[in-house]
Amino acid sequence: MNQESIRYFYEALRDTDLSVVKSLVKRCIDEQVHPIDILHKGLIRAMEIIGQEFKAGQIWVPEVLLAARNMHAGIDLIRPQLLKDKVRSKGKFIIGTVKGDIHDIGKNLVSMMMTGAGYQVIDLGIDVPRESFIQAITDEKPDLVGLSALLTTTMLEMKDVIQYIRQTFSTPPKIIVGGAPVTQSFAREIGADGYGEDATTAVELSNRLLLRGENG
Ligand code: B1M
Repeated sequence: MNQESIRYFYEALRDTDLSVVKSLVKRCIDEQVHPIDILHKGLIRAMEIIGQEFKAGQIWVPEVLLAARNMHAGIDLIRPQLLKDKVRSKGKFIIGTVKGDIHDIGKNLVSMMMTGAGYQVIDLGIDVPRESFIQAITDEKPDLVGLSALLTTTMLEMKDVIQYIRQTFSTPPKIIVGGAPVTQSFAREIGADGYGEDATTAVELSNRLLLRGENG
């Protein structure tokens, strides 16, 4: 995909008409563009531009919300291909966006890629209080827990959730973290078992943590 196709994706995410992004993604599928490229080189790249414009004050929350709606619709169309052929359960994975944070596109991608890689995924949603993570771990006994945060303020909540989990359970599940402001060193600092830069890395990291008991 080239610069021009990124512009099509950008325009599709900005369009109030949902059918624009749908037909663009369908056309890419018809033209045999790999779904991972549609995701990373198309939708995510276009959303990055929208993030930069938002930061610069060139667009506002309603426009970003519209882009998020369109992005979800685009992802829905490639979901079946991304999930193809992967059925065996590798382990149980609980994920949520931490309290105070309502961003869910990245979390949903991680959920989807983990499902595609054969994990049983329990998605607690957005704005998840630490008590809900504890309750879900108690009820579901997962192998892994994933925390997502997109704000520099809410990434600090991850530290508290991790501490709370470690205090509550004598053998806690492995905990992985991710989200735009999160880094490897921050993950280490707050006591996470690993950091996933993107959804694909989150899957690779989870495989490593479970199969070999390594830290990420
Ligand atoms: Co918000 N927002 N937003 N926003 N928003 C950011 C994050 C921001 C960087 C924009 C900017 O200023 N450039 C900025 C944060 C600044 C900061 O904290 N330093 C920001 C702000 C300020 C805000 C509000 C405070 C704005 C306001 O109200 N004034 C507000 C906060 C609301 C809240 O949460 N309490 C807000 C609201 C919103 C919308 C609701 C309008 C909308 C979200 C809609 C939705 O999610 N349903 C929105 C959006 C869309 C964005 C941007 C533009 C795009 C985020 C996104 O979906 N990216 C974002 C700018 C940016 O990030 N560049 C921005 C695409 C997605 C695929 O990437 O989520 O990073 P991402 O996920 C990646 C990786 O991070 C990773 O995998 C994914 C890719 O494969 N990953 C994980 C994510 N979670 C993981 C977990 C893992 C592993 C990997 O393991 C468990």
